[in-house]
Amino acid sequence: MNCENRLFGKIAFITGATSGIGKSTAIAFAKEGVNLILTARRENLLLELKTFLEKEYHIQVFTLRLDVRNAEDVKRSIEMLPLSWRNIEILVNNAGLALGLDKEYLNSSDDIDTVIDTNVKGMLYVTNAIIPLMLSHKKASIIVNLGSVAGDSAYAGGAVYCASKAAIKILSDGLRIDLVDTPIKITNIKPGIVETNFSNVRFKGDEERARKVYTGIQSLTPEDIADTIVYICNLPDNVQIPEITMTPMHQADGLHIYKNVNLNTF
Ligand code: NDP
Ligand code: 8X3
Repeated sequence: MNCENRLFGKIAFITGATSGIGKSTAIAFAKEGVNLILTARRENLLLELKTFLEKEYHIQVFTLRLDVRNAEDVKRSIEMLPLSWRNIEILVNNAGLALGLDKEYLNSSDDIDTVIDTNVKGMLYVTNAIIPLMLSHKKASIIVNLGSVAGDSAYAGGAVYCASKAAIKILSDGLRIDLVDTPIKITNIKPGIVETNFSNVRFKGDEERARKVYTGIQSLTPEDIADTIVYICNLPDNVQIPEITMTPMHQADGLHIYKNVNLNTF
């Protein structure tokens, strides 16, 4: 880091730390000496990451197998955190997904439930369980929510996902208002195309279709997003960034993307 490290020794709680942006954020924080509570459903991947980060960066990692859709589990797991892990100063609400690219009226109720329960309700369950801890230790804290440019406008076949990310914007804004007299800052980070496992999950394992999403454009990398999250979290206490949009060079917004099959020859 080129500026003062204000992160060293802090505790960050990350949801969806087994892949993509969440995993890269864990690594980026570890490099700055942040101790990590890493959560997701795939415990084996969490444990692998814990072993790697503790060895490589000499930080401490606590893992929690957590499905953010399970309100009771989220509440209980966070209430039962060991005392030494309760001083959480950074929360990254990252767990999320899209399912399919079907017309709105053709989405199955299972897919609708999974997307809304994970992206919207899961984010709320985790946030609501962690804010009391942040308020009780009274230190300056920050919550970073993963929104998306998809939350700015609907695109064909993406309305359920887009609506979930529009909800992140409104819930982030509402929380910032509700916490305005506290030392907790809220940032909604809205990336465009980031090459991760996201499209593979969206297309339910159809790797060929997933690959096409990232063909012809130099996508953002999960490390790009992680670096920005670290930057935001490292700002002085008096500086809040309510919202930040990040797109690859050839993406103007959620709807306008220039794809060039010869792009790799630049
Ligand atoms: P990945 O598929 O690579 O990672 C998603 C992560 O979410 C995984 O670690 C997964 O872990 C976790 N997750 C999914 N469902 C649940 C659940 N029910 N409970 C707990 N964890 C869960 O995707 P990305 O890294 O790309 O996505 C991360 C976030 O960034 C999402 O919110 C996404 O909407 C957002 N985003 C992504 C963009 C992109 O282009 N990739 C652009 C803009 C925003 P596990 O399966 O182990 O539970
Ligand atoms: C994910 C980015 O454009 O695939 O939020 O919806 S996009």
